[in-house]
Amino acid sequence: MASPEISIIVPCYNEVENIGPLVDALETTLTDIKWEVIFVDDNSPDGTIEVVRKLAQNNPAVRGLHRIGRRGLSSAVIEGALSSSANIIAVMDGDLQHDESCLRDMITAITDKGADIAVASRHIEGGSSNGLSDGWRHFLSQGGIWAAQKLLNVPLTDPMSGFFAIKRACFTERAALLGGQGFKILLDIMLARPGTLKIHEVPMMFRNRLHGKSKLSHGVMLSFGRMIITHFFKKALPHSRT
Ligand SMILES: Nc1nc2c(ncn2[C@@H]2O[C@H](COP(=O)(O)OP(=O)(O)OP(=O)(O)O)[C@@H](O)[C@H]2O)c(=O)[nH]1
Ligand SMILES: [Mg+2]
Repeated sequence: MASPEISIIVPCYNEVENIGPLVDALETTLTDIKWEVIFVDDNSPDGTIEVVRKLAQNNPAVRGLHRIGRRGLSSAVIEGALSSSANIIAVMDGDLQHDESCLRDMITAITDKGADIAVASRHIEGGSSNGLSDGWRHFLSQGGIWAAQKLLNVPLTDPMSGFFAIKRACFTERAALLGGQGFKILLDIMLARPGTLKIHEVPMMFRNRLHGKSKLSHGVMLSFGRMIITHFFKKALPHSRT
């Protein structure tokens, strides 16, 4: 059996109702591509990992990584990515807010257009961020984009995107530099070696969350703020010990 061309890493916490529909959606979209999906679950009380295991028993494209005693989106993504072997790694939310059809364009960007990383953007023509739940979330998202672009010089229209695909070699080179704390793994990857990745952006219509709840707590926002400040000072004072 041929090995997968792409490993799709899905961090999930309390997403029990979204797992089955997400696997169905990937099956419908990625018909001529060999893929696998790895759900990385932090021992969700709603039994997310049990649903993953049931699906995995009948579908070799589905895998689960069950972490106990730990929480965190970024570290879940890093461990999922390091547990896989395909030449392309994609990272996608497990709440159906990311449009899986973008994956095809991301793969083409990497295999045919010379990109190292392909990022789904809500802020280029054809994209939309209407799925953000309210005005406050729009405000936070715009604030994060401003900080990443202006303070950290991240050259992306949507640096807050959690949906992207990257060449395995580029991920592996940066893996040891990734902190693993926090919520925004894309920013961490971009900042690990600034200016060295060939980027391609694909438009994404960000969807509403239909099942389950957002995990974007105040604590998560605080840790994001800390990350921006730490990177800003590292850039401004490269020899400091921030
Ligand atoms: N393994 C793991 N996954 C997490 C954790 N926190 C969030 N996730 C998952 O990461 C993905 C994104 O989380 P969301 O809460 O939807 O955050 P968001 O999409 O940025 O924000 P919303 O627009 O509010 O939904 C979802 O699949 C979550 O289940 C965590 O601590 N561990
Ligand atoms: Mg979400």
